[in-house]
Amino acid sequence: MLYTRRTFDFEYKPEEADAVLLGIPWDSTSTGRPVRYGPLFIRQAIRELVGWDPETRFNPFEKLKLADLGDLEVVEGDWRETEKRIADTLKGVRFPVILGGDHLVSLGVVKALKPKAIVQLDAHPDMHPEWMGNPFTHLTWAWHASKICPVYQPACRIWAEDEEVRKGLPKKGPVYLTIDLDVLDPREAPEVGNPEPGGLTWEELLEIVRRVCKLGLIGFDLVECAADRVGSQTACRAANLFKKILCYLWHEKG
Ligand SMILES: [Mn+2]
Repeated sequence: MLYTRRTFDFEYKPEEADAVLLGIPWDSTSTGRPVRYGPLFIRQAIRELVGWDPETRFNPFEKLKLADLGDLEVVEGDWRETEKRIADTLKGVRFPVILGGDHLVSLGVVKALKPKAIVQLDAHPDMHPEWMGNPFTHLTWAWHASKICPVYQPACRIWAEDEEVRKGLPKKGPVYLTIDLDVLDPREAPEVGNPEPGGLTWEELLEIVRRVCKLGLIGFDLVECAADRVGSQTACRAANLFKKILCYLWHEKG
């Protein structure tokens, strides 16, 4: 008998898992609070979750095959190399769940997965072609991603004059879903890279997430978590989003 504790009680091989967790503690382009400890504290919050979800009558931790790859070894300040490592690491992974890290990590994941559409739940559109001379930052990733496929931003609430925002949702999926935790109001998720007032409540966010999950997903990420301690509200919200999304996607099949 082994008396040990891991993220999930039973860990499957990544190639046979329904969903595979990967932390990407990259924050070299952060302009606000450090977000590199997001994966650490979200993982801890996942361990503290109650598995059963009364809404969907489903326990994803019992019913799904889950795996945790740990954290990507990022190369600080070197996006090209880090992006390559993301692509290599995701090879053969059917359904990745990424914990960030700043929002640039989503670009690396999108380049590896090549989705037909992206749904970005975020206070900001991140649609600058470059930021202070740098093309690859958390403020520019969506501009690059929009060259690969359409990026829908239904919950965007603050943008620069020259940024374009595409509201609404795609007609059909599957899509890649990226959630910047600053989409929530700072009262609910205070520890984020760049907080903005007037965000969604937890219930409003879940309403959109339910609709997106009905389209079908090929993977998702939870980014910009600036947690710096156990018990962070933002990490708790992220962990619960992880569970809720698994429930919405799989409860009917389970
Ligand atoms: Mn944002």
